[in-house]
Amino acid sequence: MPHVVPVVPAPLVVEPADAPPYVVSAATTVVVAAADAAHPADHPAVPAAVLAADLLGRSGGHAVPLRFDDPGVPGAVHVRLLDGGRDADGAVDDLPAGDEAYRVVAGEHGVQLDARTPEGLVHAVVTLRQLLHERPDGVVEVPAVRIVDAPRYAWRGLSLDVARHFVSVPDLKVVIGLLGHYKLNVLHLHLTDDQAWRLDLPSRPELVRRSSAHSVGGDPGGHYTAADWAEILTYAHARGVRVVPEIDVPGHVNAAQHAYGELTPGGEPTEEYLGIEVGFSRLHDDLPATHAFLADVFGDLARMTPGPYVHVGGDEVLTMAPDEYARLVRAAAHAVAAHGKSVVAWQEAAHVPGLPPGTVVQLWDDRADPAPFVAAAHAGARLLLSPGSRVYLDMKYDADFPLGLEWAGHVELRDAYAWEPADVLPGLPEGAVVGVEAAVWTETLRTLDDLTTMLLPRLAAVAEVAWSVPERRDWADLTRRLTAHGAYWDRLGLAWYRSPQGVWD
Ligand code: TNX
Repeated sequence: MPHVVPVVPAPLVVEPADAPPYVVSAATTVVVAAADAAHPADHPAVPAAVLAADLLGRSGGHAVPLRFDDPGVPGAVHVRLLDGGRDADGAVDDLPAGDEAYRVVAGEHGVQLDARTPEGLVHAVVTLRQLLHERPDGVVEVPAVRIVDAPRYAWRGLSLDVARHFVSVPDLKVVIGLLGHYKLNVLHLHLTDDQAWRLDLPSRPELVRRSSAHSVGGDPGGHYTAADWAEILTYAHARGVRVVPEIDVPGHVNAAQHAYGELTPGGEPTEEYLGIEVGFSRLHDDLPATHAFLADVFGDLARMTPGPYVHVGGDEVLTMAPDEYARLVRAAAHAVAAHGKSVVAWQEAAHVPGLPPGTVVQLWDDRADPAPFVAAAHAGARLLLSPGSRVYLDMKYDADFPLGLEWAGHVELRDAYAWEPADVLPGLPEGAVVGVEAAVWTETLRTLDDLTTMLLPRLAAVAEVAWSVPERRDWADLTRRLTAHGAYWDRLGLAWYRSPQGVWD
């Protein structure tokens, strides 16, 4: 049987060599090429090198030291940022174009991890993690292989609803770890909804004080403090994941109206809502408090976002005339743009005239008429693809599955995998699609086990759709590669779904 190199998403180039593997041993050292750095410890390659040393130390059972510029270390794992045409050691930069490209070359005498950016190096490290293989005698090795790789789409994300059920910081770190492992680079956090508001904002302290204690059905809730938020951002950044936060307006706002009665026409706070209906709550354009609220919350959120994007929601407002909807979405979008951030909005906002140039429209309901999205793209919008029937990972795997919803159908592993992003909206201008984002809504998902059961194995399949070019994607090959991933999820103690479409040990 040919040796399976179990890397997911499939890299551009994989060349297994018929040669002895690299063996992780007590002598394994990570060496960072930081020759000309005045302060080597601050060199931008160091965070990825630390991840590599940590990974090799844990899997090999020996602490792995980190050294600087020691090309003489035999059997080392070298981590190197290529700079322009040639790096300090004369290594040629023949990587594919783009900031995220990387190369992994492993053999008996060492491992070389190369990239142009820290993000690329993180991809090289997680590729190394997927290559680690434990022999029956307990020795950990890396097969002799050369991998050269770069992503198809720049935006590869997961949208996670922490409003319907709160996801604690430790649980969120597990999800972020999975994103990094599958080279997904965006965590979109749906922070607010009818049921709860999950991020403390300095200008509006009552939001989390009054509207975060519970989750759907009366389950326990919670919220992120400013310190939690900093911890989430740092953890994600180290793994190559950027956070795109969402405050959902002008619908899905009952939690805001429960905290601030001035947002309702009668001036009275609404009741807490812990059911799972959608579409009933709304802001009011003619209340002055509404516009002050939008400026405050999106101003705070933009200031708390190091990345370039803030999501303004805009979905499922079933009780509002189009012109009022347009005014409110524009107000939110311009509050975001005023702080120098780019706007992301759900697909309903494609109809709104006057959004800032380059707004990202996120497609989710693939039953909708595609014409307005194609028109919006021709007018300068960019499109993020989250077709419900493919990448809504809160959909049940099949009719008997105990968790999840069914409005977009059942989504088995193969449904999440066997689709082509370029075919979702025919007639788009070149380059209009920024990427692919899976989504998991948590109406029925109460625990980390529930969440990972919905994510795994489908998240890995969606990651491959977002990362790998069509020529490198193959269903039968994916199922063979995923076998090793099932064993990895087991080692981490993660709950996952043994899809009958997979090939598991
Ligand atoms: C639709 S997708 C919603 C959410 C629900 C989800 C459940 C979108 C933008 N809105 O409010 O949680 O379906 O699958």
